[in-house]
Amino acid sequence: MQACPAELNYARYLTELNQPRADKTAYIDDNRRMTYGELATRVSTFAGLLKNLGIRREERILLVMHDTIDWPVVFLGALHGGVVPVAVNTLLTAEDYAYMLEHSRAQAIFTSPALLDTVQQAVSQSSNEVRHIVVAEGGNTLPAGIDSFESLMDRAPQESAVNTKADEIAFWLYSSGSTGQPKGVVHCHANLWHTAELYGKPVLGLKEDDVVFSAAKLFFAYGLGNGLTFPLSVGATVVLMGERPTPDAVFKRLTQHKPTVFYGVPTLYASMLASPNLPARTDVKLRVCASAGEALPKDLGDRFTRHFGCYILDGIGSTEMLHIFISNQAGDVRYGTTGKPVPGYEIELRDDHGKPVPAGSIGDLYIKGPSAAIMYWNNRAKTRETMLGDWLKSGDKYVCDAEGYYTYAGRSDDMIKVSGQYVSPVEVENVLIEHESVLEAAVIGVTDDQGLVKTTAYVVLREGKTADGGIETELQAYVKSQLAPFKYPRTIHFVNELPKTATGKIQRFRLRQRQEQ
Ligand code: 3SK
Repeated sequence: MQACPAELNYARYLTELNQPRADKTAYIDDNRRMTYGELATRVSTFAGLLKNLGIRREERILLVMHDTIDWPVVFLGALHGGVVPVAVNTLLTAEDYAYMLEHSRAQAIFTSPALLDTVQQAVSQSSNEVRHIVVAEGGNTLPAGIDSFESLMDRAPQESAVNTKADEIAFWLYSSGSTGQPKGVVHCHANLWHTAELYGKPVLGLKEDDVVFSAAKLFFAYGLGNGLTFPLSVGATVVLMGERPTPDAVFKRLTQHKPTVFYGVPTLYASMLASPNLPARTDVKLRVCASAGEALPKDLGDRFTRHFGCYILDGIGSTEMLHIFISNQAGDVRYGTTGKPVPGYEIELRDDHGKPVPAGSIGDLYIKGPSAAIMYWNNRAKTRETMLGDWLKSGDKYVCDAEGYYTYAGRSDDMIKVSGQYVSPVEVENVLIEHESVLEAAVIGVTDDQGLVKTTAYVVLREGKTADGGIETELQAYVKSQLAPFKYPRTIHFVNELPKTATGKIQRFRLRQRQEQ
């Protein structure tokens, strides 16, 4: 493998690499198509648009947009111009975005028509001065003060790429923690290059003639590699989907565009297999699939392969490492495990004293590899806790067997991973206890009979309140109204008291033990 060039603007690198295939389709979304030639033109034009708006090199912009062909234009166009895109989850609340605006001091927001109201609320709640709000996807009847992406693009000149270093800050993503606010994970240009060279090309075996489709959206580190870095680094075609990844929405793209590579998360694979509309093997053209976000249960993998005749390569990555660093690999799939370290990454499992644990024992997962984030923005304490010289502590517990296969053993903290997205128990508990009927609450993840993790709450009701009359549904609706809806507890148990330490801290591990009995 070649070394990563020291001078690297990753957007220019992709544009130059794909120059020979200017007429080939790079992206297909729900309404439009874009060739590699058009992508190159729009990326350099977007850099001109940013310059026209007065956004300068190293300033940040917030990218809160649904997956359409405009998403890669904004992301790569910012990199091309040396501006730093902060790509964020489209499912969050105005409060979440207000925090991210203040924390990142984003100068402009690029968004989708359906997200505009929430974004405007966020701007009014934040003390950060956002200079421009721009709406993509042809939002034509826009409120005063809001710009249309297309009109700005029409007026912008093409700009040449700025000469960035491989180690220069390229973009940020946000990662949630068990307490406190989300952390701004800062990545450089080189990190994108490394994930494609170490995982996209060798593990997935991506080639120019592949058509890829990721149910995980581009704003996730997983989706960014799946739907941008990897396919564009080989000149493949990408199918994008704006809507939520329901089984039917996925089936529509699998049968219409016939992708050869599909990326999902275990909960989605489970609901696809349970659906009466599951397409036949002959209706799709899948060569290989990938899974991440949470451990893929063995039975799901077996059933999927029996039906479609192709393997799901289950792996684990992180926002901090940018993509997958342990994975099952073609010709060596062991369902029920996460597989082996991706060549180029080193893995260690360590005990509480930092010493390596023997095969068969559970340890904390540490990773060493070239795609690691530079830091958490403005958070030296968390950076120091997680990024330890060459090594990064993932916060997951793993066990490695004598043959070198790694199996997930849970989170090191109380964080819950539901359908590939972290849910902080504290955040959900804080909302529950705001409800007039609730005295105390504790939230944990519980594995269902399919092996998938679901959020579960234990609630102590206030005196005089009883656990009947639809209170469970009412509390679920309340959480959904206050937080991103994926965070609501799927089950609520009403109890008389919660297990606590002598100092009054909730012992969530005791609730987890109770579930296992
Ligand atoms: O959740 C994962 O395993 C993952 C995979 C790739 C990139 C990012 C993440 C969080």
